[in-house]
Amino acid sequence: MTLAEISLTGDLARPARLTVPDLLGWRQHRVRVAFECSTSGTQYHRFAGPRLYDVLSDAGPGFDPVRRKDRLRFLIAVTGSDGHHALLSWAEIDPDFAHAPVLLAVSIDDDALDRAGPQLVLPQDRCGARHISGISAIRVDGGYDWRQLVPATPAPGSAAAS
Ligand SMILES: Nc1nc2c(c(=O)[nH]1)N[C@H]1C(S)=C(S)[C@@H](COP(=O)(O)O)O[C@H]1N2
Ligand SMILES: [Mo]
Repeated sequence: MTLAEISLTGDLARPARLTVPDLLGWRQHRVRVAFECSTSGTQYHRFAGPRLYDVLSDAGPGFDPVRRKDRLRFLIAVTGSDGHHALLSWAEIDPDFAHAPVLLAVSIDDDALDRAGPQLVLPQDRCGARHISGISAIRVDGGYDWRQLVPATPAPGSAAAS
């Protein structure tokens, strides 16, 4: 049987490749979710798997752990094997911030996802679109530079101000 693999890359001390059986090595959580899809209506599923937060924390994200503010620049980019893609912020899943119970599901309705790859589960989402199935890659990115969004404000009286 061919096992799907996900790559964990980015600003991590311990980048990794993980299969669904590898994901059984973290504490498992079970959840029932209902989500709405604009094309197929409301769907109900049971999922089981580790918390995304636990798996990514063990990969060693490159922020200063004692400075909470330093975590706020981190993004989590999740990609499915079909190219479907979504971004989360680190603060969304961090227990010191929004603490969303996001899972990397290893099973859906008791069917193992070993071949298909894990599915992102966001019990807090009304819409199904971020429940990415067949995850192939997760990239943690702390290089987001907010200063590029803010126009530089020259100091009063400086040459650049004129
Ligand atoms: N890989 C992948 N995951 C995906 C999607 C997709 O296109 N590709 N569609 C999303 C959407 S829009 C919904 S509503 C849910 C459920 O979609 P399904 O009915 O195709 O299972 O999966 C989400 N996960
Ligand atoms: Mo959807």
